[in-house]
Amino acid sequence: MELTWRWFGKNDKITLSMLRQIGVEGIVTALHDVPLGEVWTREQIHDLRRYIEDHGLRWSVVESLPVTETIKYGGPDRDAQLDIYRQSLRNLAAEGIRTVCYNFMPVLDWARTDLLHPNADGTYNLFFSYAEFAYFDIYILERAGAREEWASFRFPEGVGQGRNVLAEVEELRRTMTPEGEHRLVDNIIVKTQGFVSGNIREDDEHPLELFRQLLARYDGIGKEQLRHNMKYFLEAVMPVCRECGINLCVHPDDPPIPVLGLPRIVRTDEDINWFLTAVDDPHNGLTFCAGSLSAGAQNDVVALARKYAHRTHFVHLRSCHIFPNGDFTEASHLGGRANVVELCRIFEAENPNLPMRVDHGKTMLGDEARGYNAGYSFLGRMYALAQVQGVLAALKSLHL
Ligand code: DNO
Repeated sequence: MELTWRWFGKNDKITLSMLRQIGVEGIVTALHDVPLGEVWTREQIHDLRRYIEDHGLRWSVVESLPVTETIKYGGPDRDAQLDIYRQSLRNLAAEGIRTVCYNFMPVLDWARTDLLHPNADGTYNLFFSYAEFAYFDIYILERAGAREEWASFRFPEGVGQGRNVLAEVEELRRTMTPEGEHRLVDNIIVKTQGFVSGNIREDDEHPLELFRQLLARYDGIGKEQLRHNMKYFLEAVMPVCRECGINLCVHPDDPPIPVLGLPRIVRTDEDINWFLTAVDDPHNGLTFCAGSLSAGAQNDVVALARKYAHRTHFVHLRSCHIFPNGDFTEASHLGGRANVVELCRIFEAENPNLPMRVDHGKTMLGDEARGYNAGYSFLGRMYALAQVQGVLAALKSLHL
């Protein structure tokens, strides 16, 4: 696998020179300054590519070329947006960048309730609590129907059995403070979103209002309609991918559960199989995010890797631990339920040379004071990268 690293552009506090020193080979990035829905011009792409190459690295993967909401919900300007998407793909290919990651999650990209969850050893991890998430949904967002949905919420088999999320929400309500509510808004819809080219940015004055307006666009849109819209998108862009040799790879929904009344359609084996066969073209592939997939108790991550390695264009390595009540945290890259060692073995054997980045990582040894993007620490990620480098070296030397 090619060792890559997600870098957020020239303003990232982690510099390319630092990345050279720790063995990174390829860069995963995006034109983070271009507003959502605008063309990425050849010049802009060229400038960033040159900057990366001047540091002795290569721009391996785009994460992400964002699919705007109108394409996802099928708004009136979707065809115009698809033209823009195709143009950006052509411009990327002209600059030699041919692996492009995107997601098809409506409104909310990845979600966590705690971005600095303390571990006993003094490090921090990202954490997802169903009770806090439901509290946000019912009492902060005040989404119509939220309470009823949570009352009938079913955890996947094997976790959360007998759990009464609504009772926990009421319990939380007794102790919740305005600061606690503010922190949940920040964690769920602000701090995890803007920097990944999401809809809400840190400087938005009324994030909740904006968020509610976006949610309203999906009224009446269920799983089948969203699938229809994803197929429409894939059919519209595949000809350009074929013509330019671009590998497009969708990121799974993180976490792989339905959220806030929105359909989510890249969560399970059945979903992956659906989109790969709906538009059965080798350029239509998967970003195998072991972390997102392992956060769903329904997913056997190793089995998914075996099944889909040949349609994987990009790998994210990390691993989640799911607690018996269904909540999850991001485990060590060598722990948790994803089995990163076995994943490395499978990808090296089935589809060698894939770009791979260690995803997220602990916040440790002072990372927490450096203002990095949530989940994207330096020392924690470097530590995870070293673990994965060790795994790859061992597999190679033992011919496994
Ligand atoms: C979070 C990331 C996601 C991912 C996008 C891809 O840490 O894995 O934001 O980049 O969903 O489009």
